[in-house]
Amino acid sequence: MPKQLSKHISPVLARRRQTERLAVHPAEPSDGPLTAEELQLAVRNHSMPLEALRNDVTPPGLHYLLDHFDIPAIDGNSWHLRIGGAVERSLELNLRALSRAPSISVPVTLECAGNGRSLLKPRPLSQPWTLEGVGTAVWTGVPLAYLLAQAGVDDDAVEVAFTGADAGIQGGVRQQYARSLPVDQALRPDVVLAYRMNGTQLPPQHGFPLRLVVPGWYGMASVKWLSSIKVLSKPFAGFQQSVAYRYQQDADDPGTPVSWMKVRALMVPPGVPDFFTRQRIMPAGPVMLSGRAWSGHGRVTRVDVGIDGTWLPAQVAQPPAPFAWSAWSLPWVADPGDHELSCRATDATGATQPLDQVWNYQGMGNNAVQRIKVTVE
Ligand SMILES: Nc1nc2c(c(=O)[nH]1)N[C@H]1C(S)=C(S)[C@@H](COP(=O)(O)O)O[C@H]1N2
Ligand SMILES: [Mo]
Repeated sequence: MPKQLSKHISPVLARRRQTERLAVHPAEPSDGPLTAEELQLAVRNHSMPLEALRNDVTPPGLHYLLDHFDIPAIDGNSWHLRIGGAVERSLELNLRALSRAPSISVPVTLECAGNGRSLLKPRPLSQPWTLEGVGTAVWTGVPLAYLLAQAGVDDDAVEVAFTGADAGIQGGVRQQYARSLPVDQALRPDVVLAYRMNGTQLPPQHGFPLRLVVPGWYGMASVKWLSSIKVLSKPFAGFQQSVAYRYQQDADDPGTPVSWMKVRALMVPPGVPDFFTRQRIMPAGPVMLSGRAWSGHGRVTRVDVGIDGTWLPAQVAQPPAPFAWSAWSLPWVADPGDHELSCRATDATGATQPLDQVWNYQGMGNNAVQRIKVTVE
């Protein structure tokens, strides 16, 4: 803007510019074609192919991936974790010390809070997920509560902040990826500092040498490449907490924080795909429709499968752990013609998936039902 015009900026516009500078997304939501920046993010990060919904535990390499910045270069031999802040005694632990501490293994379904974003109209410009930003892994490591007990959390502590070793710029703000948890969440017995994924060493892209895993919360809470943990007596105000990961109506809306995963079911697309359109083609006759369902708010109590708009209850299996997905299935006799299949989960709180997504500015927590078009020959 020319200098002589700057004195004419109203306070409202000035505030607006300030929020724009801090906005999570570099541009307003768009109805236009996919941008080069979205494509760049989509090829760095990746979703889980839906056929991997067949597995209780997502095989290596098929778990979804979301890295905001670059994978940091970390030497496992010299790396160590610092635990400090509002504690009686600060700790410094290397991988050796962590491997000698008590360990747990927890099967956890993680889903990116932005899953489904690119299906919104208009679509927020960020990682352009369709439906598959999800996966289930068995995470092995030290319970966070064990180490916090060793450090001795002060009585006035309110949150625990986790900082990753990865750095970059988002919304014009230079930062290391960092998030916090309320103390009561940090002290849950199933929150784990994981050094193994599915029984093998944590891969570089998933947080080597150590990451946090918070069962039931959207993925952003599970900070990778941990470098420090700080107990706080005031709420954490880092970018990924106070600007990103909020349910907002527009850039000026302070919004509400994103936390627990909403209820969702996904189906293994039946038949075979057309290479380019991914449209499904299958033979007539009996077929077992199947998939997985999960929720951060309690057990999945039912899954309904929609066949051309008629809902039928599927059989839902017991999940292997409270925050790991449940398998569901429904036999169907496919008759020739074009059909639309969908699935819809309900959890123990009675929450169910919306048929049409309620829009929000960052494209967070989109759990609208999946729809699959199939041609039965
Ligand atoms: N340090 C760090 N931790 C991070 C991220 C990141 O970019 N940096 N991405 C978060 C987000 S948004 C998600 S959805 C999950 C993805 O975990 P995954 O890549 O292991 O599936 O990691 C979270 N932890
Ligand atoms: Mo995410």
